[in-house]
Amino acid sequence: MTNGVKIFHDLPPGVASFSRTVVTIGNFDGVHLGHRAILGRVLKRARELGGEAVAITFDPHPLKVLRPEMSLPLLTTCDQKLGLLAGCGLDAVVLLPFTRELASLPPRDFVTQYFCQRLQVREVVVGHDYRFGRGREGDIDLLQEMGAQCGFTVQVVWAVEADGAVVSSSLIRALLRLGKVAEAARLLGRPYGVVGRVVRGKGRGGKLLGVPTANLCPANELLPASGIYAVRVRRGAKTLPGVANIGTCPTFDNQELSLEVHLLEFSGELYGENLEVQFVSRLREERRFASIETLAAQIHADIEQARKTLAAESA
Ligand code: RBF
Ligand code: MG
Repeated sequence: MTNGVKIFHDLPPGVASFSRTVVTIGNFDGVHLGHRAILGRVLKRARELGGEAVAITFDPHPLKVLRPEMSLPLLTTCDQKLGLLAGCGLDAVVLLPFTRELASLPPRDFVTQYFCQRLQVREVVVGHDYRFGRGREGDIDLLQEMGAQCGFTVQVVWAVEADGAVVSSSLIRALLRLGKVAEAARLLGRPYGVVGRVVRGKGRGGKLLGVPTANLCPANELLPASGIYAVRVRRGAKTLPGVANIGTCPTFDNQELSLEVHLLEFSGELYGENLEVQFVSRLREERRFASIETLAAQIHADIEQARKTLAAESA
């Protein structure tokens, strides 16, 4: 996925040897359709100018440093975001460590140091509502004014709409919290993916219900609402059909929330592996069943429904 793209984990002076850089900068949480419109414009302009296409993003997310008390469950882990950005065909991705020091840099100094001196920027592509630098003082007007001095132009990309709404990371978070994973996928341009390591569960799925599940310890901050979902599971280079349960298994009075996935066409050990569960559609709510037999029968019906949904989806 990271074919030939250079990843810079910081950008001290003298590191990048670019000549005609087309750059965009942002948090890009989720790398959704709005982000993709911006990245697409960067690629197009880089081709036209015969220069390098570069995206600058931050780690950690600026609000985690500036407003740690604020709850902001991110859609993508840093690795997922890097992989998605790299998969867009950029020449380089710069992951700037976000610190209070960087946050206190006046916007003009940021532009001079990063865009002009370190990247030799010819063109900057930003979203229509872009603000940056200390106290979000920097805006598109300031970029344009500095571009006239330093020799770069500014391109503004308008908001992208899907299903009649402006695509944004916060809307996608809201949809996922409601379990609306199919709607979220339309705004993301792909199903929402949660990565995690397979850990030991209660071992009940296989023995008691005849449906073994891999229990994941999720690395993502945001899980879709509790419920049963048709999913695809990426395991290394392979993607397998599956059915997932997010919830507390009320039939067994579990206390903690868990994410479990049953793979429809796989049997074997998965402990310790890293999987990505991609949420395609929601099948139903999690419920308490009066007996293990009725739960098992419902799970088998879920499996059939997931099989059909996934087959129809990929047809
Ligand atoms: N547990 C519940 O208590 N209620 C449910 O509605 C429920 N639905 C499930 C659906 C699927 C497709 C799967 C794989 C599991 C479901 N479970 C549910 C979780 C089940 O109780 C769990 O897999 C076993 O207890 C093993 O941890
Ligand atoms: Mg299990």
